[in-house]
Amino acid sequence: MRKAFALPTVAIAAAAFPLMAMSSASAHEGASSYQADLGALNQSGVTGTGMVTMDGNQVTVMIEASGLLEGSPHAQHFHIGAQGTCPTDADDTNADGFVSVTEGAPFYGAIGSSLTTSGDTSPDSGLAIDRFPTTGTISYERTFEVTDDVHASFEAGTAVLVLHGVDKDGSGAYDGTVMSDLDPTLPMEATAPAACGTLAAAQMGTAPSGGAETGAGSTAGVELSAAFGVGAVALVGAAAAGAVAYRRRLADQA
Ligand SMILES: [Cu+2]
Repeated sequence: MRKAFALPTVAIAAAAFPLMAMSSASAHEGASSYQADLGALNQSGVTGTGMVTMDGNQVTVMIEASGLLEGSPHAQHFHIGAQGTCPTDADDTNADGFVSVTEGAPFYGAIGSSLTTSGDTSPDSGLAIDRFPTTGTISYERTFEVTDDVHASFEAGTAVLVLHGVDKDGSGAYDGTVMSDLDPTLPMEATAPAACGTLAAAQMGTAPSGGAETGAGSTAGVELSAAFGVGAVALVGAAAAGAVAYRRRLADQA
């Protein structure tokens, strides 16, 4: 009885320890850490930090930020494939009073990942407003898989953390007469960047050398409108139209 109980325990331990050893070894060898100090854009007053640990294509993202508009969605993304820098409020090239997403793109690039609270994290979810933080103080943590082009952009030093949505006129809501460059039915305040920071490699962890993925993000700029503009908005619109059609079908059956 005693012996029969002991044997499986040993077998389980033997099976478990190699796995534990493997996973901790790979975490030490392949993991890299990146940190972004968020700077305010569009006079948002937002401050904060972003931390990313990357092991292969798996990232754990932590964002702590404050000063955002309470009760309104804040889209947040990794932007990739450009200069890896942030615009300033002086880069309002069309002088409409806002640094827009379009005006920031030459600096920080297109969306590489959408830092949603659940579900899809691809650029398709760039404006998935029901899956982004909606609080004035954001404390976000999520682990998910990024694509190869996002991974390459981190290694190239061109990954940028951007938080969107700014109440520039202090009205307590996204409103105003300037409309979004991404969707003319939305106020500019809903999509304009509120905070931005380059995700720079931190000292801890050793970045693997010899990555052969240079150039993977080279088409990111071309895909900007598909990533965060027309495509994303069209998806939101399609989802809304689908919901209407579904309700209509339900009504027909009743
Ligand atoms: Cu963004």
